[in-house]
Amino acid sequence: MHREPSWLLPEQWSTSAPEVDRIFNFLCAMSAVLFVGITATVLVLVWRYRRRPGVRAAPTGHNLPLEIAWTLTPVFLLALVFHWGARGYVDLTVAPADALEIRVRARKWAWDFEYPNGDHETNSLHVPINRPIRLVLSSDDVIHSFFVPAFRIKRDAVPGMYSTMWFQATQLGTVQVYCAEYCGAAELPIRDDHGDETFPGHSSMLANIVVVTEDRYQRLFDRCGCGELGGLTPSAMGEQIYRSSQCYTCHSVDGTPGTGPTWLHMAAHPVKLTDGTYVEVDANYIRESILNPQAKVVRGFQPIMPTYRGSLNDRQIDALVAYMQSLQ
Ligand code: HEC
Ligand SMILES: [Cu+2]
Repeated sequence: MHREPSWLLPEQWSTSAPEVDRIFNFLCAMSAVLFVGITATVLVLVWRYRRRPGVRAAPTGHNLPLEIAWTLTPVFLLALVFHWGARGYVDLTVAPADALEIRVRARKWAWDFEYPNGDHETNSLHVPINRPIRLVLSSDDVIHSFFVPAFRIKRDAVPGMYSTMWFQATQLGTVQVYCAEYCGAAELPIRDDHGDETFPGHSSMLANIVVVTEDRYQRLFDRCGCGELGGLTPSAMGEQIYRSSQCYTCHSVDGTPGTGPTWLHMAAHPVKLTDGTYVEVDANYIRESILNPQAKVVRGFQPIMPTYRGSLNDRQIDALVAYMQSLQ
């Protein structure tokens, strides 16, 4: 596949780029040929029919073949361009059914990305190579436009509605995203990292798309939403949730008795319930205990644990499971 930057176009980084470039190059070439052809004809005719002494101007009459030619040729060319462009437009608009869906939220002056697992990033989007990615765009304030020249895609992000676009990256590395719809600038400057004053605004509304291998993407986002981005393993992420969701107010992790059972050695042996039965402390039981705490109540404790249904997602629960299982 041809990927080199040409003098007019940036490098091709997506599966749709070659086709977009072919249409673009065809239109440029056609315009050049027509421009040269028409200008040359004008010059020749101006010279040939210039005013000369003794020669009288006379009407030339019709030339049927010529008239049919200059009517049908443009009709054919325009039909070709329309057909080609319409097909390309549909290809660019309709994402493959198995595309990975990522939400893009535009606001003054940043891009927020939300992954299928609930993770967020600002001004940086990681996507796996060779996999169709569908972006669902919206805006929190004014109209912005998500423009990725290397992928040959651009679409407006409009407040109050969703718009979609898709791409499939073909190279590893980083490409630049621009906002292509003027969306204002701050009235007051802020200080950047070097202490210089800058005005955040439309021109600083940039983002990077980092194309990574499928493997790396899985490690970053697919499994537990606790990826390596923050340098966190699942159990480290679980420890963080233990603190941020305040599980610690009832559960200790060092064996200290509390309102709820300690998590130390919790996964090591079956636990006795109020009805006298025992249950294996595996991922399913832990999951159920978090989402539906009253389903199985541990003997010696009150059924007072609140449910976390709706406030913890699957990846966060997976991380908690990993953390509990690490407390041996
Ligand atoms: C208000 C106190 C309270 C809070 C906060 C709380 N729990 Fe509990 N938890 C309990 C009590 C009491 C039990 C034992 C009774 C039962 O099984 O419902 C329990 C039981 C559990 C069990 C089963 C334990 C075992 O030994 O079998 C798990 C797993 C658990 N909690 C996870 C969590 C997680 C994760 C959080 C934080 C997101 C959390 N809990 C927050 C009170 C709490
Ligand atoms: Cu913008």
